[in-house]
Amino acid sequence: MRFDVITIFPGLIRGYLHEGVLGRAEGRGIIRVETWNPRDFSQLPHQRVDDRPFGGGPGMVMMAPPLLACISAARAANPGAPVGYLSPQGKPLRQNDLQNMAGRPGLILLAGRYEGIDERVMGAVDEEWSVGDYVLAGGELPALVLIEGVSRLLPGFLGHPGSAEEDSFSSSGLLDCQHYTRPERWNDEVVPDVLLSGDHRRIARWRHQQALLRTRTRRPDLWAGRILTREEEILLQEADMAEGKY
Ligand code: 9WO
Repeated sequence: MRFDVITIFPGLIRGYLHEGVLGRAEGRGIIRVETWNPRDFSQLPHQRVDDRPFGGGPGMVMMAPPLLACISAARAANPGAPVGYLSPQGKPLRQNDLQNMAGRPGLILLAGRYEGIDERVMGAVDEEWSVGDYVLAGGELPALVLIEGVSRLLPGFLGHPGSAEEDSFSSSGLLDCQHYTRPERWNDEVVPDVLLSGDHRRIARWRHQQALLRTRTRRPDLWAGRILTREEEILLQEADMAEGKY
C-alpha cells in the first residue's frame, strides 16, 4: 500500500520509518511512503508557505496555493487515493476506520503546521481525521499513527497471521487482557494460576472475562450499548459473584 504524506517536515516522517517494524515493512515492499514538501511548490521568495491570518490573531496560516499544487502532485503519483487531513476537528479515528483504509490501494495524508490551513484547501480534501482530543504542533505524528495502524493490518506485515485480529478492538470491541511472562514470581507478585494450568479452554475463558471487566470499568463509552452474549453474561456474573457483589 502506498502512502503519500504532505508535510513541510519530511524528515519527521522519514526519521520514524528509518527504524522498527514500519521501516522493515517498507524495505520488504509491503508499504511505500513518499513525502511531498509544499515549500517545493511555493512561487514566493524564500519558498514561503505561510502568512498572517485575515481578521488578525496570533500565529500563521498555511497558504492555499502551494498546498493545492502539492496535493495535485501527490494525487497524480497515487491515483485513486483519497486525501485525508489530520486535525483535532476531524472524525475520531477508530480501529474499524483503519480496517477500511487497509482495503484501499493508497492514501494521501496532509499534515498541517502553524495554526492551521487556509479553509479553501478543504475543497481538495476528502476526509478529516482526529487521533485524539488534544492539540499538537502539527499533523505529522497523527499521520504516522494512521500509517502504522493501517500498515499492521496489511497481509505480510506481522510475522504471525491472526495476531492483528486478536488484539484490542478488532472483532471483539473489547480492551486487551493482561499479559505475563517469566519470571513466574517477581518480588511478591505472582502470575495468575490459570495461565500456568495448560488448560487452553480455561485460559481463553479467563482472558475473555478479564477483557470484559477491564472494558466495563475503564471504558464506559465502549461498554455503553454493547450487546452481551449469554457466555459473556455468565463470565461477568461469575466475576461479580467472586467480588461479593451479590
Ligand atoms: C493551534 C492553535 C493556537 C492557538 C489557538 C488555537 C489553536 N489551534 C491550533 C491548531 O489546531 N493547530 C493545528 C496544529 C493546525 C493543524 C495541524 N496541527 C495539529 C494537528 N495539531 N494537532 C493535530 C491533530 C491531528 C489529529 N489528531 C489530533 C491532533
